Amino acid sequence: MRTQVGIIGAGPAGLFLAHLLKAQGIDSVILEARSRTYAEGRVRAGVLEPGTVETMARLGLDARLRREGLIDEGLDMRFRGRTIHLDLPELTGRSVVIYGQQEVVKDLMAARVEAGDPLIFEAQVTRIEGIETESPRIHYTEGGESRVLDCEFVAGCDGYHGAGRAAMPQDRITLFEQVYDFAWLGVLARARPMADMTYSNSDRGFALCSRRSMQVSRLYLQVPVDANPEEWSDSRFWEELHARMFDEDRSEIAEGEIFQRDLAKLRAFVAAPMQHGRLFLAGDAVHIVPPAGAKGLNMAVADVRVLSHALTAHYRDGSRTALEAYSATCLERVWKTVRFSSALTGLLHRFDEHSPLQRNLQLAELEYVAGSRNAQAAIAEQYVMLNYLKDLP
Ligand code: FAS
Ligand code: PHB
Repeated sequence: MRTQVGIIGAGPAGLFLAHLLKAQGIDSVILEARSRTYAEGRVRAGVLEPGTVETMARLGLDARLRREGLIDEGLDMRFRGRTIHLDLPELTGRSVVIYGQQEVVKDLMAARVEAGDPLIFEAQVTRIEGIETESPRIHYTEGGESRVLDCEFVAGCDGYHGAGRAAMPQDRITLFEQVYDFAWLGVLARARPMADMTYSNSDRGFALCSRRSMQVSRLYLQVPVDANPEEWSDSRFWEELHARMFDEDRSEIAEGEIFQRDLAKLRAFVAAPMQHGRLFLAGDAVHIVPPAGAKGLNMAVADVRVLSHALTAHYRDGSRTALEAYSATCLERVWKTVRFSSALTGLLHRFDEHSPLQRNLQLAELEYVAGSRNAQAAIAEQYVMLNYLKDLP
């Protein structure tokens, strides 16, 4: 099989890239290791920056997003039983949209398949060769058969554990990583959600109340990294959430049946550079942020906006300028986003290793934010549009 751009992975990065390239008349083939059902069933992000929403609109793929997405204008942070309310439109002129990553993936996959464009499921990429030539080859297995995809460029959009980054010459790539010794226990519950996205820093640990619809809440608790989600009964989860949200009389947070549980380990990770020869990496394949900033999906989309623009310039007039600048262009934004997500994680979580002084410094920072419009505006601006502060192509 042959194409112009071989895309590994049908997560947000790979799917958006394929649609952006098609809009420019550039062919691609997506190889996805998992089945369609599995890939569509993965519960992950839920917050879309305006730039990501605009990208779906630009591709004409936002019909369901506009019908079912929830505009979120408020961001609350709680501590010591008090609430800091950030009015996002008032502070930034914009707001975010809550629309599950699963739904984004379903919409982009459906459009790809309905158009008859190549998206091969259960195709595990095992090896990439020739990335320093003009005709790289992607080796993959499908139905137990070994196959090869010949292409002109390879886009590694295959996440943290994928084959893309592994194909980079290891003496040419630098890895930066911080692994947290706590995780997020995430649940979906048939419960009326809180009005605004609400984060909480309590003595018992971090908590977050988000949503997927007006009937389904998406809720998170900070737990030890080796926690077992199955050991958290519904009643134990609700009791802990009420406590961490300072909802002592249990009047504020509605309870309901918890129908999905998962554990997300927290890390901050950057791999640089994000390209070598004809191999270009995007999304979780090259950067992971702790989810407190709700940035993962938005970063992946911003990467492929830059990459599709660079590939378009190459195919339009042979220009290599944007392609050669891809990594440097993205890394400037990536480091800012990793910094913001790490800072928010540091502000809102309990750290066992914190001394009483460090704990009080954390609370003092929250007190400062509570009393400073400028500090609130800085958090709001980064939360709403950090990946699109600088215009993207
Ligand atoms: P993805 O991991 O989404 O997609 C990579 C794809 O490549 C997968 O479909 C995989 O099956 C495929 N693949 C891997 N290896 C392959 C191979 N060898 N051959 C073929 N295919 C291969 N972000 C937020 O902003 N908010 C959140 O709440 C949030 N929650 C998260 C919870 C979890 C558990 C995780 C893991 C991430 C979460 N994130 C969150 C971050 C998440 O949204 C990612 O940033 C986003 O999925 C990144 O998209 P991709 O880079 O496309 O990678
Ligand atoms: C979510 O809705 O899943 C979500 C919201 C905010 C975050 C992380 C996840 O910071």
